[in-house]
Formats: sequence, structure tokens, C-alpha cells
Amino acid sequence: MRTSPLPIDTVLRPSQEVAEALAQGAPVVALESTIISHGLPQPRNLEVAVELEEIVRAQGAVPATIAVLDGVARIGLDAAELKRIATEPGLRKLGYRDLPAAAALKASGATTVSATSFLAARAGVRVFATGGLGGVHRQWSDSQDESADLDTLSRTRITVVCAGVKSILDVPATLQRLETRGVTVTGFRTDEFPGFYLHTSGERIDWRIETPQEAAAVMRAQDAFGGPETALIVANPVPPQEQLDPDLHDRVLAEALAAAEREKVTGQAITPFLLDYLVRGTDGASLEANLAAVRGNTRLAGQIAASWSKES
Ligand code: PSU
Ligand code: MN
Repeated sequence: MRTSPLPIDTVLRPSQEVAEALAQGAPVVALESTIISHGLPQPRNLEVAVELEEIVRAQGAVPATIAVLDGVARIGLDAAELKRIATEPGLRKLGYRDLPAAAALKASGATTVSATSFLAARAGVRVFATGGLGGVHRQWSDSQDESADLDTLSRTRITVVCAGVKSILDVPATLQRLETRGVTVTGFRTDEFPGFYLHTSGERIDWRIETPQEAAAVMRAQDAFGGPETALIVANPVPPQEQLDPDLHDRVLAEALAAAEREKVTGQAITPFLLDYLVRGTDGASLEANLAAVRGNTRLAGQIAASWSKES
């Protein structure tokens, strides 16, 4: 005889503050943890994790940083838990598919966009801020490396505020996949898809929104239609004055891609490898652009969550 499923609270647990906010319909913003553990160098990563939570609070919303700790997916971390994510050696990087194994084996790990989106939606959090999404890698036809972020966003009702997709990727191919998979893409005060470290990737997008209220209106329309639970991407470019110098970007990225090929870096390791190469190869300038993007996205996500909770 088959045993009945475990109750969800054995694998997924919101903090008390997040649970109360959700019960009251107050605004909540999900934040991912892979950017902290694998995307940013120490010790800046912990400072950033704390700062992003403060930015969410300044918009009148409750931050919910998401990670798996000792086999439980946690929605909202306290200061000691954030520190664990930022400093624990060898912390895993968990995508959506890794969650059941991590839960059963009582493992700990930081969650990527795919795992964070899934867990946020499961917990009832609708708005999520990150830096840049994963997507289709260059030379996809050899590696078949397409981030699981895209698959999760094609079947998860979440609003992701991001500075586009990481510029280490094949951006046109990623936009094409998002179209095929039915993910709604909007530009916040822009007609061009942002380029993560760069203000623009040069790719056109079809829908432009001007205010957080318009983003919330798109979300209400998604729910009015019902149907497949797809995501909404709000692409928010880093301001031109805070972007990485485009020539420096292109030069160091070419070096980084060549190094990854030489050193045969593949799979989960490639994204952290390339991001780290860029930080070192630009003397930290890519890090500043990355942080400017994440801060702006977090602020806008707070505003969208506030608008969404007011009107729904
Ligand atoms: N954005 C950043 N830094 C990061 C990431 C995104 O500014 O480190 C992470 C996200 O967690 C994203 C992941 O989901 O990189 C994509 O990894 P992969 O290409 O292995 O799917
Ligand atoms: Mn990948």
C-alpha cells in the first residue's frame, strides 16, 4: 500500500513574518539566494543580501529570501540564516529539480531563479526580484545548455523583475525560447531588452510599461484569463550611468568564454565561472554594474508588490 504524501510543511516553511504578511494580503517580495552564495564574491555578498532586504522594506513590503536549509525550503530567513547562505563552504546550488532530493536527504543549498520561482509561487508570493535570468547558453547546439529558469517560468505564476538575462548567454535565442514557451515579457520604461551589466542588449521587445501599477494590471489580466500558469517578466535596465563600459564588457566576456572552453567548464559551474571571470577581468566594475541592476530590480519589485496587494 502506498503511504499518503507528506504534509507540505515538512518540506516548505515560511518565516512567521512572511506567513503573517501573506495572511493579511500585505506585499511580499521573494529574493533568490544563488546570487548570494555563487553569484557574488565574499564578503560583499552578505552585505548585499542584507541591503536587498532593506530595500524591500523601504518600499513597504516584506522580504522573503529563499533557500533550502537542512532539507526544508525556507521562505524568509533571519540574520544568522542569511549569513549561512553567504559564508557556508561548499553550499549547493539548487534548481527546481534538485528540491526533492535536497529535502529527502536533509541537504542545504541556495536556490536559483527556477527553484526560487517555484517555491515563492507555492508559498503564495507573487513578486520576485533578481539580477539576470538564466537562459540559452552560446553554442547551445553543442552543449544543449538551456537554464531550467526558462522551463520553470513557462509554468509558474510569478512576476520576475530582472535586468534581462545574463549577457554571457545567447540573448536572441533566449528571447525566442521565452516567446515559444508563452512567457510574457515587458520592458520597464524601455523598448529594448536590457543586457544585464549593460543598459540594453540591442534586442527589441514588444511591450513597454511605465509604472508599477501597469505591471500589477498585467498580473490581474493574467489571472483573469486563467489558463497555463506562466510568468511575467518585468525587464528593468540598469541606468546608463551605472552600466559596465560596453567595450570592456565585450572584450572581457570574449576572454571569459574562451577560458571556459579551454578549461572545459560545463553544467552548473559555467554561470558562476563566467560571472567570476568578469568581476576579476574588469577589476570589479562588472560587480558594481551587477549590484546596481539588482538594487534597482529589488526596489521596483517592492513597488509592484505594494501596488499588487493594494488592488487585489
Ligand atoms: N543573476 C545574478 N547572479 C547569479 C544568478 C542570476 O545576477 O548568480 C544565478 C541565478 O540563480 C540563476 C542562475 O537562476 O544564476 C542560472 O544558472 P544556470 O545558468 O546554471 O541555470
Ligand atoms: Mn545551465
